[in-house]
This record gives sequence, structure tokens and C-alpha cells, in this order.
Amino acid sequence: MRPEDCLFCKIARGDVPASLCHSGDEVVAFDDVNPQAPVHVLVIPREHITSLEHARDDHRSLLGALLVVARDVARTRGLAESGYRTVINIGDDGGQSVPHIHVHLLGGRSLSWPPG
Ligand code: DGP
Repeated sequence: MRPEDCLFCKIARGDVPASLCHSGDEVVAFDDVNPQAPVHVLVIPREHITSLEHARDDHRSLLGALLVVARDVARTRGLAESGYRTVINIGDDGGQSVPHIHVHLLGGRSLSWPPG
């Protein structure tokens, strides 16, 4: 998919509205439109990477940055003590529906395990 056609690239560029909670040089975070928990934030790179499976070895630092932003948003939303979950869905069996890598940050309630 071309970045011009990608929904999350459009959100990162500001072409599609979203409730942003982080907007950095490399990483953007925003509330999920269909929240599965009281806090449900998506953390994405500005660079279009289709999925973790499409990430290159030299994306190592950027992939780490996604988790650091997720942690910081979790702290800002008051989840540090209660706990939270980060999830990356990959491909069809992983349940990925938007082909732009994203970390789900979920919290604010007790989350069951294992996932379905
Ligand atoms: P996944 O299934 O892992 O690819 O998660 C995609 C998530 O993206 C899903 O939880 C719903 C969310 N989502 C889809 N479209 C939009 C949108 O236009 N805006 C926002 N904020 N979230 C979206």
C-alpha cells in the first residue's frame, strides 16, 4: 500500500482527524476509534511500515521508540501502578486489520488472558 492511501499515514499527517496524545518526529499516538478498554491508544511510526513482519533490522530503534511512547502514554493516563497491556497484531491470523504497524496500549480494567 502507498503511504498516500494508508489510513494511519493520513492520521499521522493530520489529513484524517484523530484524538492525538503524542505527536513526535517519528512516532504518533492517538485514541482508538473502537476502544476495547477505558484506555485504548494506538502508537504508530510516521514511516509507513506495513507490519512487524515488514520491519527491517535497521528499524530496531524505531520499534523501540514505539514501546517507549506506549509506556509514557500509559504513565500519563495513570496506568503505571495498575498495569496495562501492549499488543501488536500481525497479519491475518494475528488479527491485523490496518496495514500500518501499530502498538495497542490497553488499560484501565483487568484484562483477561489468553486472547481469543
Ligand atoms: P488491528 O486490528 O490490530 O489492525 O487494529 C486496528 C485498530 O485501528 C482497531 O482497534 C480500530 C482502529 N481504527 C481503525 N480505523 C480507525 C480510525 O479511523 N481512527 C482511529 N482512531 N482508529 C481506527
